[in-house]
Amino acid sequence: MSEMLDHLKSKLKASVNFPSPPAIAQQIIALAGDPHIDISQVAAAISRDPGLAAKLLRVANSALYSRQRKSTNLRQALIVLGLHGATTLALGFSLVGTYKDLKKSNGVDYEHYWRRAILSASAARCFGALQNASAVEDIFLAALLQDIAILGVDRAAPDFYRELPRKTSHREFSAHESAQLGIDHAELGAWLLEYWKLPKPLCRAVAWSHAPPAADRSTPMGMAACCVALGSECVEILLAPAAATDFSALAEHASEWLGIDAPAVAEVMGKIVAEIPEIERLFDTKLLQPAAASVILDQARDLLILRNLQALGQVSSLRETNLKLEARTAALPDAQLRDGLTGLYNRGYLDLMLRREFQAATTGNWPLSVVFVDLDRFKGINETYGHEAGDSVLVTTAKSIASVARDTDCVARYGGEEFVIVLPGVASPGAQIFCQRLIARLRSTLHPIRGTMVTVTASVGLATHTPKTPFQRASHLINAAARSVYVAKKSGRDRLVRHDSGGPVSAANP
Ligand code: GH3
Ligand code: MG
Ligand code: MG
Repeated sequence: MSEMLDHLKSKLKASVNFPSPPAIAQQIIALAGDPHIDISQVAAAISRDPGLAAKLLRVANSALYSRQRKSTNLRQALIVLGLHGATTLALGFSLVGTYKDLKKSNGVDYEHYWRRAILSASAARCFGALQNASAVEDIFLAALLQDIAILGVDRAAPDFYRELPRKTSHREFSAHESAQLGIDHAELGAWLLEYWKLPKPLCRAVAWSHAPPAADRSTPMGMAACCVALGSECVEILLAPAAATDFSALAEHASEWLGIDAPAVAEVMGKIVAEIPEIERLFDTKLLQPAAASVILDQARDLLILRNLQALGQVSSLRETNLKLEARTAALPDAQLRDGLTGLYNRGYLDLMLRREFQAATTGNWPLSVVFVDLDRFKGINETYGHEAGDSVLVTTAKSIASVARDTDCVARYGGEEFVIVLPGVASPGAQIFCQRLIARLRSTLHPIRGTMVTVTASVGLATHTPKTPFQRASHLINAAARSVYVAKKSGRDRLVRHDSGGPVSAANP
C-alpha cells in the first residue's frame, strides 16, 4: 500500500478536515444493521430531527412513490417507504446534510460534485426500479455515496486534485487517484464507508461502482453495483455539453450489465428528467440550469425517437417497483399469533402490537385509532341455529372485517363475538369513515346457514389517541372503545359511538 494512501486513511479515520457522520446518522446506521428493527425505534431516531422527518414525509408523498392517499404523518410515511427504505433514505439525507455545505477547496467543484451525486442516485434508482430490484433505496444510497472518497481526499489533502484541469472527467479523476494512491475513489470510498460501519452490501456496491462486470447481477449487491455504474454513465451524458453526447457506450453497457435494451434506457432517461424537479426539492439543490434542462429534454427526446424506432421490434416498459411492507413481528411462528377459528390475530398478539403502536404513536406524534366491534344479539344465533352455525357466522364476519381493513391495519379477535381493529396513523375522521363502512358491510353480509341466509349487525366503539387528546396507556385506549360499544348497545345497536374527551358520543349514524 502506498505511503500516501496510509497517510490519507489515517487522516480520514481521525476526521481531519472531514467530519465522521453526525450522531443521528450513526444511530440510523446502527438501526439499518439491526435485523429486528421496529417502527418505534425508527420513528424515535428520525423524530429527533424534525427536518429529517419532514423530508421523509415529502418523499413518501412525492411522485417517486405513486400513492393515491397522501401520508399526513411519519407513521404513514414509514409504511409507504418501508422501514428499510426509510432508514436508508434518512441516512442519505443526513449524510448529504452533513457534507453538502463543506466549502470549496483547491481541486474539486463541490457544486458539480453534488449535482452529479444526486442525479446519479436518482438515475441508479430508476434502473433499479426497472429491474424490479427489491431495495431501490439501497441502490439510491450507494449511488449517492459512491464518490464520497473524492470529498474525503480533497478535504484531508487539499492539494491532491489541484493539478487536475478544471473540466476533468470522472474517469480522469480515477486515473489520477490510481496513479497516486494505487486505488481509486470507488475502492477508497468503500473502505471509508466500511469504517463508518455502513452495511456491507452498500460498501461492496460502491467498491464495484466503476467495474460492474466483476459483479453478478443475480445478487442484490451485484445488481446494485450495475445500477450505480449505469446511473453514473447516464449522468455523465446528462451533464455533458450537448455536442459531446454519445449514447452508444451507455447502450452497450446497459445491455452488457443489466441486459436491457436501448428503448428501456431511453425510458429511464426520460424518467430521470421527469423526476428532476422532485429530487431538487428534496435535496434543496438546483441540479440543472434551466437552459441545461431544455438541452437534456432534447436529448431525452432524441433517445425516445431511438426508442420508437426500436419499439417496432420490442416492447419494453418500466415495471413499477413493488415496495413490500416489511412486517417485522417478533420471531414467533405465525400460528401462535392467530386465532384458531377465524385466522385473525389473537388477543395476545393484539395486546403486544397495540402496546408497540401506542408507544410509536406517542413518540412519533401521530394518531392511533382503536375500533371495538361486538356482534348484536349473537346469543340468539347460537340458540336458534346451534353453536356450530354461530361459529361459521364468526368466520364469515372475520372475512368481512378483514375485507374492509387495509393491510397496514391490525384485525384481531378479542374474544367470543368481539373484534378489535387497530388503525395506526389514522385520525378520528378517517376512523369514523372506516367504522361506518364496516358497519354497513357487516349489516349486508349474508351468512349461509342450512340453506337460508342470516344477517348479523354489530355495535362499534371508536377511540383515538392523538397528541392533543392523549391516553395514558394502550389499555385505556381500548377500554374507551369498549365503553363506547356499551353505549352503542344501549342506544339501539347497529351503530357507531366514538369516545370523545368527555366520554362516549354518538356519531352521525346513517
Ligand atoms: P349484545 O351483544 O347485542 O348485547 O347481545 P349478545 O347476544 O351478543 O350478548 P353477549 O355479548 O352477552 O353474548 C355473546 C355470546 O356469544 C355468548 C356466547 O354464547 C357467544 N359466543 C362467544 N364465543 C363464541 C364462539 O366461539 N362460538 C359461538 N358459536 N358462540 C360464541
Ligand atoms: Mg360480547
Ligand atoms: Mg354481542
